[in-house]
Amino acid sequence: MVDKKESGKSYSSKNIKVLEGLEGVRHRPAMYIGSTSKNGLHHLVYEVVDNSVDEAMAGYCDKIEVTLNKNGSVTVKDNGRGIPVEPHPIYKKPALEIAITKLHAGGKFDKGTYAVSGGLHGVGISVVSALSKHMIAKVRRNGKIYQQEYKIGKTLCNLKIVGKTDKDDTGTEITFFPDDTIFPTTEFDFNVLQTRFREIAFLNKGVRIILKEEKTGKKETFHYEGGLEEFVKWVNKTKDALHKPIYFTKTNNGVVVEVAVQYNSGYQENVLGFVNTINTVEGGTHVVGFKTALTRAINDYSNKNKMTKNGNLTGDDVREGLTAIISVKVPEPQFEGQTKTKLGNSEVKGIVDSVSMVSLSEFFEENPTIARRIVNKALDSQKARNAAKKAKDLVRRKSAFGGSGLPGKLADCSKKKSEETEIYIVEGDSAGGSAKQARNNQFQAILPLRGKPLNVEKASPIKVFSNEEISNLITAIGTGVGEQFDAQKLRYSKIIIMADADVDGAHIKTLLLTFFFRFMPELIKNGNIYIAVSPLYRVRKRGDHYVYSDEELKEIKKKLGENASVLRFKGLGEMDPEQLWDTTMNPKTRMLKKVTIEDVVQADEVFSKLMGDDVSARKQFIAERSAEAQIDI
Ligand code: 0RA
Repeated sequence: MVDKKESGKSYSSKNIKVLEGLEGVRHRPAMYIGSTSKNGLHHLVYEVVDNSVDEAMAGYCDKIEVTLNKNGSVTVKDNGRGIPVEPHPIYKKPALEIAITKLHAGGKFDKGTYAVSGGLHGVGISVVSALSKHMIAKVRRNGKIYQQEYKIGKTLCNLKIVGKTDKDDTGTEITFFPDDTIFPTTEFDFNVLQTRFREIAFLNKGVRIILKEEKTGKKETFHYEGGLEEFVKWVNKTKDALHKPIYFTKTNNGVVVEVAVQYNSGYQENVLGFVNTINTVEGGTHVVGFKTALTRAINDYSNKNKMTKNGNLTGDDVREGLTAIISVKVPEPQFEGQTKTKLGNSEVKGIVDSVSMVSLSEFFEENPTIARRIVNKALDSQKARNAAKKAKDLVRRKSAFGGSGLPGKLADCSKKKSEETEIYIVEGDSAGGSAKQARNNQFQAILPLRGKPLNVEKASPIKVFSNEEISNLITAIGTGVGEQFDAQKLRYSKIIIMADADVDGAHIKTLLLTFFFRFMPELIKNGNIYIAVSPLYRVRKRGDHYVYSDEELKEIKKKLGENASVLRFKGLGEMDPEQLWDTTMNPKTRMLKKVTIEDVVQADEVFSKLMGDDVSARKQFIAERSAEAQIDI
């Protein structure tokens, strides 16, 4: 910025720091890849893969190989046409070099090349090169193999021909080493990449993505000729499906709409939205359009066939046990919301609504057995919801006699503005008692829970809403659930789960997270849910040191000497209020983990496996993940 005071003679061009092109990317990486954390690091791979997927979607490529190399680099190789190496008409340099060293040149040289392209940021390969300490690009084209190398976005040499190949052998191969001065960790996680590549393969039928890790020899191939139909079956694989998937696709006003729907015998709603293959965690106009059409199409069928009994079915009624995937390709998507994963384009709502309405009605007419099964399921859910409503009203009336309408067990705080307040959900009455003594009652509320929370994954809504602990939780939080959910009514901006650091505690945390994920997912998406991390040990020597893991204990003992006295905390209930305040509740010294949903598909899989009916899936899952101390969703 030019300083206004610094005018006239004293001003010279060297005073302005021009953040031009790739300089800017290194200066503010988060603007281009979201963050420099693990997420951002993996984004580099997606950015390169997205370019190859675009080439595949244009019909020129059917195989993409991603290799995590032993030396820490990643190679993405495709069999597309190869990035052009011919001189760029304006820059008079190989187009490849421009794509890799100039911001926004990307793989999309002119807008006409690809109709739509993936990539949330769509920033292109030059951003990856700017954030890589070394990059090597190889292009097979015209029977020749071309190569060029780069360092933090700058060329190390001119484009060279390094070999010959068959005229029909074409493609692009990019190898990059992420810059460790930008990324605190440069280690790639096979599982994270695999989840995203599976998703990409489902969303782009026919594409084959092969992921290899040299260090471990692990290799996975993702290739689905069935596309979304296979995706919906895969999401339902641990559930009991009620019918073959309903599938339709249509292009309307330049927007490609593709939908797959399959009900299961459970109670959860699982509607996944994608825009240009990006998982829109916060939903948006495409999801709204689909939901509107689904409710209308089911009500129309039910009315026409005289199945309706107690008035029209609500959205909640028709979405119980629903798994649906709505994938749209939009030429110029507008992303909104806190994490920029909510589609804002208003025209898309009407497009998805009309395409879905026509296709669903047609399907119901042609498949009356399935249509009746779906309507009957919605009617059952309507019945249960009415009964649950009566139970909820009863709870509300009971508490109305108590005065505030809040649960009797809640020790509320005196401040009322939710931005300033937090609630601790505490396992057990004894820990609840300590927490009540320890807290700062100005801004910290305590809600003790008796026993294990209900497993909502397996319970019907009526059971969920008539459960006393759950209804206390809902009332204390204030937002309501389902269609009534209203984030404005949130009573505390931080909802902190505090449980013992043992197996039981882990189970309780998972049960509560399952509840939040299924009934108030907005709170997770908005970053309101936290887990309190309590210490395992107190080491006493020259003051008290709280220690959170066995490794940390080893280290501190090395530092302080083996004679230091070590106290192992058995549970939160055993700490005196002062200790509990110091270690777990004082905002200045405590450690909180924010719960996030990086991938809804993955989170759903985790919860259905951990909490659902399929025992063998659960056992296998736990065996595979037992090394990971904590389940990240
Ligand atoms: C624009 C034009 C052409 C190829 C590509 C882009 C292309 C880009 C990437 C990025 C990764 N893999 C890729 N494969 C191809 C080809 C134009 C032509 O040959 O006529």
